[in-house]
Amino acid sequence: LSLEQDLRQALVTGGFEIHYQPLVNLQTGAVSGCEALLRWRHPERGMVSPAEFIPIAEDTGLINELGEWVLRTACNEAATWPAHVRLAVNVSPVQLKCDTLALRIAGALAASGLEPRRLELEITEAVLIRDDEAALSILHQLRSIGVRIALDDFGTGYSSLSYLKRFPFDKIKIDRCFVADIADASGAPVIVQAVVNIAAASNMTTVAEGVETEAQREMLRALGCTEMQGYLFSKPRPAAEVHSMFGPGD
Ligand code: G
Ligand code: G
Ligand code: MN
Ligand code: NA
Repeated sequence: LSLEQDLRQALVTGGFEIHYQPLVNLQTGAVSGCEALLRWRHPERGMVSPAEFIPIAEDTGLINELGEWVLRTACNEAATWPAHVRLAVNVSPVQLKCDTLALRIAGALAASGLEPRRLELEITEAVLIRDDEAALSILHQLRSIGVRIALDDFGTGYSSLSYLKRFPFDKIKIDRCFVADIADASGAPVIVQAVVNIAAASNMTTVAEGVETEAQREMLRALGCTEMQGYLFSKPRPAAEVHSMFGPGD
């Protein structure tokens, strides 16, 4: 309860910040996007992980207000990046139940001047399990305003290939549990290979998450993954440090 009150307070007085983690194109090595990852600097507890406070925000409905703050702040920030660098924002299943979401996103884009095609919304499979028809309709609205949709954490939870058929995602993010052992003798690159093949056959691209070693990077390149993300390139960093990630060629 106290964390809930603190969340309400922080929405009024500030206390949230956004860190950004680069997505790197596997062929060119250039930064192709950045994922916005919310951080909360709590006055007594220090940094609180989103894994801890997002569920509270979802249960209390605060996620809509918090999510809108993330979208507006991140879109404003991304509008200052080079035009080929996309912004990825995580959207909670609860936000996807709100039928004004597409309107709010269009509003954030218009206010920031960020082109819709530069915004990528990351959603998890939970969205498609909980409230199929309503969520699908909102996803189609979002698509029609020109933003891209990525399926996050693919392969965890109640993964079903039928989701890939029901909604035309632009991108699949392969969960880091499939990446962790990919370069080991005991690893299972066939799973990543299968996802890459499915994506290619359906006009989707792939991102491998949690890339930490060069051996993993090389394996993923050989498998034909489109992008990578992970500590090998950068941990999530504050907005002020993000420009230095783009490099001279960007
Ligand atoms: O960056 P970190 O490992 O702490 O993130 C933990 C989890 O919180 C991840 O699953 C991530 O997707 C989620 N998360 C981070 N920022 C946001 C956000 O702005 N909105 C939502 N809904 N989830 C977020
Ligand atoms: O669920 P989602 O993919 O949005 O969560 C991203 C989370 O993964 C962030 O909290 C981020 O800090 C974490 N993360 C990013 N790169 C790595 C990595 O290379 N290794 C590990 N273990 N975690 C990572
Ligand atoms: Mn994500
Ligand atoms: Na993920």
